[in-house]
Amino acid sequence: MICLGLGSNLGDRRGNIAGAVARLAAWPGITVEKVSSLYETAPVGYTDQPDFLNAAVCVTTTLTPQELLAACLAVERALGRERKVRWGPRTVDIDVLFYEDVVLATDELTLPHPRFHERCFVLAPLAELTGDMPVYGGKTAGELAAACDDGTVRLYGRLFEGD
Ligand code: X6L
Ligand code: MG
Ligand code: MG
Repeated sequence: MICLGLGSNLGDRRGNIAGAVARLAAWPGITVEKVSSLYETAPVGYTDQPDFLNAAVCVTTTLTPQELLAACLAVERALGRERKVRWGPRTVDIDVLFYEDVVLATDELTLPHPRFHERCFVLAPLAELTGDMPVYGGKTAGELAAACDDGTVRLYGRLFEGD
């Protein structure tokens, strides 16, 4: 399984995440297989910024991990992502959480994502998609989410109406 985490806390948050998912789905070599609900989440890390909407998607792809990351960064840029303040507000952020069982640590990309297993805003949406599959240390995303306490997470709604 290959899963991505998405977040937005600037502008039309739902529209930004919907636009990112649509662009990923349209990307040659990427198929979006599952899309989670949206969660409204308190900012973690740098807390003096607006609340986020977070979601997760699972994809299948012919792209390598590096090519998938490049696609994510290109979609971020297409949606107006500017990198000013580290950990600051963003129109959209797309992180590769894990790519099958690939373990990788380069300057550009670390897999699995180094801290996803302790972030409630990642685990809550991810748990909808990964079910019984262990995602980290033999634990499911649901188990990790239940043990997680790094910030408030509340179910916000579906990304697309009628979905
Ligand atoms: C100490 C120091 C504890 C730093 C935590 C946590 C830093 C998360 C960065 C940290 C620390 C991050 C999102 C967010 C960010 C998001 C919500 C990050 C990068 N992205 N908060 N904060 N959702 N709720 O997508 O994840 S900044
Ligand atoms: Mg992130
Ligand atoms: Mg990122």
